[in-house]
Amino acid sequence: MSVEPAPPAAAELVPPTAPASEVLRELFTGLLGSGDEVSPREDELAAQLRELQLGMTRFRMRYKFALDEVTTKISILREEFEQTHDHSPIEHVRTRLKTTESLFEKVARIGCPPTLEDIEAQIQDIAGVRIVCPFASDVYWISDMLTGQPDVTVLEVEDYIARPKANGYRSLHLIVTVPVYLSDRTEHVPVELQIRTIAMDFWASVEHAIYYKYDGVVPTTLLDELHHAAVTAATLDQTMSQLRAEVRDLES
Ligand code: 0O2
Repeated sequence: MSVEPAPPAAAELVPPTAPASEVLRELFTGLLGSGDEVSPREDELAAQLRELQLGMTRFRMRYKFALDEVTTKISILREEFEQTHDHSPIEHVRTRLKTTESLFEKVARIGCPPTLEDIEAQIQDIAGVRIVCPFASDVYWISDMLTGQPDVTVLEVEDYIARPKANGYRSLHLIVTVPVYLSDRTEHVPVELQIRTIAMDFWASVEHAIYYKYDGVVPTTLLDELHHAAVTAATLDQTMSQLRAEVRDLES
């Protein structure tokens, strides 16, 4: 029995440095199996795909710039505190831009019409910043400092520290907008801020890992243990705050 050699993959047919139009043309030829010629219809599809890709890049770019703006604000606060205070209220910072896959999953889940205008209006956590602080009081301190800045507008506050979620999740969530100065206009772009303590962050990362390991269907015993761990983390936060207050009293 003779075996036909496998046709080369589309990516192998064009040099890695080929312009995007060539790569797309090759891809479409491969996908549609139309031999050497590319029909005008395929050309049109390739052009539409290119336009879509460019639109998506432009769309995501604004959120990336908004993340840059917020990161700069946090870096300034952090450096100022490190230079002038005995402790910094910022332990570490993480930023993330929602992946296209995760964005489309949310679009489908909330029933948002799949247009960039609707996505922009309805989904406000495309850009996300997580600020992790040593103490619970630092969480509100950082929140006040950031939201007190004149170019930051608060759209939404969800205080899961004052009112933890049923599973024990605690964190302060804010949706703010920051101005992004583009070449021809200024856009006020939303950013989700999640501010929490090291203990809250530790709990959330373990809970997140367990949730994904069990594909969202976590056994009840584990859920109970997680809830218990969340209460322990909250107690640890309280104890650490008391210890700090005692040390400060001794120093003064
Ligand atoms: P990712 O990848 O972290 O962004 P929705 O965004 O629609 O799911 P909602 O009501 O808009 O929900 O926002 P919510 O619940 O106030 O906060 C959403 C984000 O907070 C989540 O983002 C998580 O990062 C975090 N979060 C909220 N609840 C929990 C929780 O119980 N456990 C953990 N570990 N994190 C939580 P995403 O989109 O889920 O993921």
